[in-house]
Amino acid sequence: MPIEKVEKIWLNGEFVDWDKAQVHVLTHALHYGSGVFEGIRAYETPSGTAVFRLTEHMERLMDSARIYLMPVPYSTEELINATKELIRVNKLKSCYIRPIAFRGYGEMGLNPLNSPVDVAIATWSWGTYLGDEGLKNGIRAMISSFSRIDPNSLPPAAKATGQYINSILAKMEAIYSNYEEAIMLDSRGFVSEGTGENLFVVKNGVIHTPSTSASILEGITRDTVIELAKDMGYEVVERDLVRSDLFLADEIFVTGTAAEITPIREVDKREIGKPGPVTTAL
Ligand code: PPE
Repeated sequence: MPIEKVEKIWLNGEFVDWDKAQVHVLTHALHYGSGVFEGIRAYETPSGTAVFRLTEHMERLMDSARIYLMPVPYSTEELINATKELIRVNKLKSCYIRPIAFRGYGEMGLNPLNSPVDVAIATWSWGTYLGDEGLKNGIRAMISSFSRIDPNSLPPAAKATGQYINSILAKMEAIYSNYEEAIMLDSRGFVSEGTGENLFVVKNGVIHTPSTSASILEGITRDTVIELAKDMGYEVVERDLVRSDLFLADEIFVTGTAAEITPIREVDKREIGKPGPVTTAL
């Protein structure tokens, strides 16, 4: 999907023209993946545009920066206000929001500590992540031959740019194998998550999802779904899942800001079927 350009991008405290929001080719993060980012959605509601769990997303950005010892020169509050203002400036009713803090132009070499920290926030319209058809009727997924990053090599709790090379390998493998998405196992061999989504399994009316010990990013949509499911009276169990839990599931769905709640209708040729009642209700 080509990016749908809008008027302004917030860059280091200023609203700059979309085409002028550029960096140098020797930007540290471009070479070494030394950036942290977020993905957020704003939705049109009867009382105006509302950003979904904006505070939690900005807090997670700060947490990712903390893991990577990156001093962000703006407060959570300032980034929240900048986001809201940017949506107004760009006159967007609903949109995807991408804040990013990264080691900029200064020094080359692995030591990032002397490079400046640049911060940007961009907004654009982003439709369905895994296709309109996928959101409605479910997608086909394969279990990736690439394991999900391990907490002792790259902390999965950090949403860091460089870490996504792992997801990119799995995603390309899935696409070249004629699947829409990859499900990654953790280094122990238990189910972890999709390339950009958390995963849920429904079996006999109970909802199961891998815990934070399974190298997942602790998704904000995941948290919302757990809360909603409990409110609706479902039992939600966070536990280790194995391949056969996927093959024998009544329903499987993945959650994320971009993906929202996308059903999975097949895993490695095992048919799960059309989106089931729990997925649909959520
Ligand atoms: N796991 C991963 C690895 C991940 O990247 C995301 C978000 C999630 C789980 C779900 O987290 P949350 O959005 O808080 O519910 N992935 C973002 C980036 C997608 C992209 O392709 O870029 C997103 O959904 O915005």
